[in-house]
Amino acid sequence: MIWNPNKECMSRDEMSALQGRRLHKIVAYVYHNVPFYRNKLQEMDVTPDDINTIEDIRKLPFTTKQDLRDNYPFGLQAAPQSEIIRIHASSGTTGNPTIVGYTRKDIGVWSECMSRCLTAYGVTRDDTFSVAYGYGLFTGGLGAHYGVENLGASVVPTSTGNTEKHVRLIRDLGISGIACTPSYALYLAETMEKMGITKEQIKLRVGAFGAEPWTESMREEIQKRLGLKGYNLYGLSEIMGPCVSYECSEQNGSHICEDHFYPEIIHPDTLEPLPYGQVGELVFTTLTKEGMPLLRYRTKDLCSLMDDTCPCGRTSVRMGRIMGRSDDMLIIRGINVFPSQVESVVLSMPEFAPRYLLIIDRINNLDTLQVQVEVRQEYFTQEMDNLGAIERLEKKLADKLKSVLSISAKVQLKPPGTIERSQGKSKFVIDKRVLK
Ligand code: DLL
Repeated sequence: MIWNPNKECMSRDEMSALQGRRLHKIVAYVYHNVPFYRNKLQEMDVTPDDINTIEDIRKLPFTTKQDLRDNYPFGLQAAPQSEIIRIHASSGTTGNPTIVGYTRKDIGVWSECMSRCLTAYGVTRDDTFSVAYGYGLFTGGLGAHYGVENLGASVVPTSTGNTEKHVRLIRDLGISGIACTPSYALYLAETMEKMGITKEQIKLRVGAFGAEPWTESMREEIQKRLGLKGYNLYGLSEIMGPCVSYECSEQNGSHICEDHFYPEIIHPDTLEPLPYGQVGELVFTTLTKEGMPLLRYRTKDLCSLMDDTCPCGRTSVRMGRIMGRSDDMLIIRGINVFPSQVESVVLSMPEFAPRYLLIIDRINNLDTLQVQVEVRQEYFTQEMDNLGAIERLEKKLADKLKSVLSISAKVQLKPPGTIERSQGKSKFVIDKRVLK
């Protein structure tokens, strides 16, 4: 089944024409409503009249996360506040999160695109579907939720946490579909096994997994242990949230909702566009967004695009799996974490030297974050001779980290001079998660 064959199966020529028209419109819209873009376009001597076909996109400036941060909170918003009906936020590198406002039409487009994804996974009105992405500022929960409702399946807003209760609901309600991070899916499988519930006792058959990188062998393991078929779901808050691209039954790349989000791949250093098939940085232009439209937004995600025809009948360009990022952003339990966020917390506390190490691991299929920090000599000699002081300081740092990162970190204090110094670039992160 295809949710919107008119758009998902459009001929390539029709799609390009539609994209060209929409690009002209969105450029005119931001030119008139967002001083940041008007200034950038004027600097480049480009007016909306210069943008008539989708190829003209190359005349437009790029937008980066730094631009969003510099214009915090609402500087890139194009619609008046009275038209904004929802606001989400995602982590920035330091301090300010990225704020994204949506108009009623944006929420409609998001739900529509999310319904396209779910239909491609084989979800129908007859399914009972658990949304186990976090509900809140993160786009995963509410984004998937609206898509399930729009499609007409029964949504169970389980969110994250209380996994045993979740397992019981899966069994008792006959839940047949689930959306969550791939690592949470594995944790769920493990919890289920511990509770003595077998995959034969549940009816799960479809999983929509994303928000973090995952691999074919993780897919196999999840499928085997939960007895379902797992599909990739990709998206990012700045562009919309989950729904930007989705796998179909062929599972050979993810179809991009290209009538709303125009993809390009660029070389991350030269910023030159790269041809189909080459790995580079993924860039999106929102073609229809009203709240916060973005021109050529650099996602920092590395992947390639494919334009060969897909046997499923959809004609949209597909993207391969995300192979890494061109910045230092880490994704831990689906939450974006920048080492610089940890650094700013460490530096704000006089007890610590600016020496820290983030150790990320995956234990029992759940990501863990340990932060090792060196205590300054003066605090170490004066106060560290009794254990209570160490524990209090560890807790103080752990609490601060939690409030900044939104995930818990295990803190380990180190005596002065014991975190290894490197000869070349300092190493602040050890990621032990092996994505096989
Ligand atoms: O993670 C939106 C989302 C929610 C997508 C639920 C899918 C499912 P952000 O928090 O803004 O938004 O993080 C976006 O997460 O740039 C990628 O680096 C990474 N990411 C998202 N989906 C995938 C995926 C949501 N399927 C960042 N595979 C993106 C690999 C993914 N990485």
